[in-house]
Amino acid sequence: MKNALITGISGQDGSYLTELLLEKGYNVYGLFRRRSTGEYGNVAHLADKIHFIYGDMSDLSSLITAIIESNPDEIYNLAAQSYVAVSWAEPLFTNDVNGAGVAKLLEAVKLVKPDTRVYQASTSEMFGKVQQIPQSETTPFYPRSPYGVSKLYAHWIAKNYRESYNMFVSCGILFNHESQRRGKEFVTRKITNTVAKIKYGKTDCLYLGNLDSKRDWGHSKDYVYAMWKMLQHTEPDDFVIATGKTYTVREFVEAAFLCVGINIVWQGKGANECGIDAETKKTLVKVDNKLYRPAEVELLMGDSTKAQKLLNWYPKYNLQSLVKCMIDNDLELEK
Ligand code: NAP
Ligand code: G4F
Repeated sequence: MKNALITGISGQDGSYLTELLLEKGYNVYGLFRRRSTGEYGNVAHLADKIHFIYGDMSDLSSLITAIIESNPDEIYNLAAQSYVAVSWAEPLFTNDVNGAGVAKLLEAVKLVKPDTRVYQASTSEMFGKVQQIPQSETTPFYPRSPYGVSKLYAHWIAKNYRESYNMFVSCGILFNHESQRRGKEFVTRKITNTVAKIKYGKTDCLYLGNLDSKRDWGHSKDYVYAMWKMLQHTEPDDFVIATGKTYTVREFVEAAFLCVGINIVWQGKGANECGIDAETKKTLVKVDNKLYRPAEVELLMGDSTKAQKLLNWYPKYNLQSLVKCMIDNDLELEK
């Protein structure tokens, strides 16, 4: 029986990864922040199967203790201040957790159990102002947010520990992945949840920022499987994980409304653009300038050929099946 330590266990990916590892017979340990509300987030349904260890990415002593207590074969470092928009409001905190926190974790692994296999949650945000389309492992980075910069430091320090100390540290450069467990502040879940509320008359309009942004959206379940595969591979390496397809936020909105039988047509441009119900002529989507970011990542589209070849990894979900499962969940929630 293998031991796995997951940081960020209460998040979207942490929960799906926990389910996968429990199915595979792992002992799962989760680094967990104390919460004033005492809730277990996305792993509440698995609480009796997880060994929780209090800790924080900014606290080296807690990371050392977590490694001693869990004696891990594998560590999945998923903990992060993961919301790009907030990284402008909290740039230093974002860097402490996402950047310096990773150096602390790697140092703890090096000191306590250097043969542990480590997964680092790198991100397509590191490509930022993209230098190539599609983006692969060899595409130059150009981060566009404090979040992207913090993750780029983490990515390089992870590679550095791999090369300096011969440690098994793999980085998954994952493109956006979503699910019904996604936080409601992220655009996909905000859309599916608000569409469900509109359907039940609980609200009348969806307010969004940049509708032209393009993202390569997959499902978290597919992506945590790739994380696990990376740590079973013969060698540590970097892998892009993506669907290879890109869609605008506007197209995601259209797909979500179609799931509840509403056909959206667009009128106006820029801040004056709005989405109208083709049948009732009601305005259901408006642009709110406050939701634009100081710098935007305009287009992400990943090339996961390397993961397909070396890990035999392929996504099962496409945009339509992703949107449908998110909408079905939010309809149930808002009923
Ligand atoms: P998420 O739902 O926001 O989960 C983040 C997790 O990190 C939560 O469990 C959170 O705990 C924990 N955390 C935050 N700050 C912490 C700290 N200081 N110490 C310990 N734990 C802390 O994120 P996700 O979507 O699952 O993403 C997982 C990882 O993949 C993140 O590193 C993210 O940056 C990266 N990533 C995500 C995507 C994506 O599209 N989802 C793409 C590429 C990379 P609380 O519950 O206590 O807040
Ligand atoms: O859903 P988002 O907030 O995700 P974003 O910024 O792409 O970041 C996510 O994916 C990264 C991987 O590339 C992860 F590393 C990161 O942790 C996170 O999971 O925004 C997506 C796009 C952006 O271009 C944003 O400007 O949607 C645009 N958008 C338009 N209106 C909006 C909104 N985003 C949000 N959150 N809320 C809006 O109202």
